[in-house]
Amino acid sequence: MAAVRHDRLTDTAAESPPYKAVGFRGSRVSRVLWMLEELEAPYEFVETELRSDTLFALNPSGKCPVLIDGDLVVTDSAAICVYLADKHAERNMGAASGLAGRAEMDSWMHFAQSELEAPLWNKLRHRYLLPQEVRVDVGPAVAHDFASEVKALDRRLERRTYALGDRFSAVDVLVGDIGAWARSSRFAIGSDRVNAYLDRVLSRPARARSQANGGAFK
Ligand SMILES: N[C@@H](CCC(=O)N[C@@H](CS)C(=O)NCC(=O)O)C(=O)O
Repeated sequence: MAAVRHDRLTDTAAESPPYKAVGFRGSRVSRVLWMLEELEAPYEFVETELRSDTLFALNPSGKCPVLIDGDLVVTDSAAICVYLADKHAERNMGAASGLAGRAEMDSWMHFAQSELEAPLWNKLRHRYLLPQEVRVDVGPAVAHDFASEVKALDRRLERRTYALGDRFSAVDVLVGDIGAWARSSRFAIGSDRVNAYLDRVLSRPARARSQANGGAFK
């Protein structure tokens, strides 16, 4: 289902799969590729570099991931996952019907990115991305915050197999991807329920395929 190209965005639609997922290995593009694999949608992984001209041409922030669907460019990983889930509604990975379903989905997606992911991102920025002169040791603070968010996730998952209940959804792609990031960065996950949930979602074959097709470092 997947092809890999390097920074080539000029192909005609006739030559290339409908979706182009733009990013670099080891980045948040992993969740977009995972989503595309779950949907069994043909796509191309367009491999680029941190803050590349390609990224700035697509996203005012110069960040990845970016999804290109014909004339439409979608930025920001949670928005991309929701867009794909909505577009492939028949795969049942999106919000439950109605306003309440959308609110439930939005609540999870915002929790995932602005709370669960924030300490991970903060640590990475202070380790590698910020200018040297503004880096500080955020280790204890982010460990504290992450532990508190894991407790929140534990409570959110009570009596649920997946975030939205019995069915695997775009929320699990996002939360699972963040969990994998936490594990690889050695953040403590002090909850059996959260660990069992992460084992469950991260063992899906689509996750493995997406990791092999650009989601993970080579
Ligand atoms: N909210 C954005 C964050 C995007 C983001 O920060 N991407 C990182 C790679 S995972 C990046 O390109 N960073 C470059 C930078 O910070 O300048 C999303 O979820 O897509």
